[in-house]
Amino acid sequence: MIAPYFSEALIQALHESKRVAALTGAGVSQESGLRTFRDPQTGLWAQHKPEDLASPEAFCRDPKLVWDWYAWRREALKGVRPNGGHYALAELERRLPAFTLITQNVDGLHRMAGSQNVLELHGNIQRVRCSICGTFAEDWQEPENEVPRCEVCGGFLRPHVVWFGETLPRAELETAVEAARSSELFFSIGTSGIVQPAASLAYAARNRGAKLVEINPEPTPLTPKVDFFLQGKSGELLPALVRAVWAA
Ligand code: BV8
Ligand code: ZN
Repeated sequence: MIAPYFSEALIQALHESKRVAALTGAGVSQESGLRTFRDPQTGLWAQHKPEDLASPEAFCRDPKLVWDWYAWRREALKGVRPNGGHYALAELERRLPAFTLITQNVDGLHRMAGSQNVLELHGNIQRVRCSICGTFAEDWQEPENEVPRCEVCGGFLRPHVVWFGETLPRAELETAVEAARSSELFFSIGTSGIVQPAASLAYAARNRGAKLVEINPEPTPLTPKVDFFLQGKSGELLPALVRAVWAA
């Protein structure tokens, strides 16, 4: 891959910015072999739209179907490693005075890559809690034909993720909004910018004067509003950008 070109203005902005924030979506994990939400589902799940499975209504209607979908996604995560994009974001955190990483991803790959200051807005698929009393289950049996139950109240266990129609964790959302609003440089990486309220963070940053950087192989609704559109894969462009800014 020929070295991508980065404008002097972007390199300078990264050198001078004290407070930087980044929002990531499924695209940042695509080069690790994970499907994005826009990619057609495969096999058993092909006939289901993710939005239809990731909802309290779906869990109410058919808890076993939804439980198995998340069990399948956890299985698909086994052996999956962070890619260059995840590692470059972890390096940005080490090099910048204040860097906040806000993710919509539930795959846990940012932490696996060494990022510390990560806000998981939509939860984490590796964690499971009771759908009734909220007690977390560190480990659970996978009974053949039914959803595992809570040891405290007998309620069905569910993934610790935010489903469509459910509100986001207040602390993470408030910290994310504050990080966006106080940022001088805001990155939107590997996200189609459709799902709210995450998709509003870039606008919150821009309205407070932040410069916007978008990394995506495809334009999104946000693209006309950004200062720097880096068209390509985050697993290639982010490591190259870090090298270009902090070249030895
Ligand atoms: C809520 C966890 C209060 C579960 C997820 C206002 C207007 C309209 C609708 C709403 C609104 N406010 C609320 C809503 C409803 C809804 C919503 O936004 N609906 C959308 C569909 C319109 N929001 C909610 O329900 C939220 N809750 O608001 O509560 C409320 C409730 C009801 C009504 C009012 C208020 C909860 C949203 C969270 C849902 N949970 N995930 C799970 O994972 O199973 S969302 C899930 O989908 C992901 O977390 C992520 O957020 C989203 C997928 O988006 P992306 O990550 O961007 O991925 P996508 O596949 O779309 O795009 C990938 C991109 O990567 C593409 O652009 C592609 O080009 C790019 N790409 C590909 N390869 C690469 C790449 N980029 C870089 N490098 C590459 N290699
Ligand atoms: Zn319980």
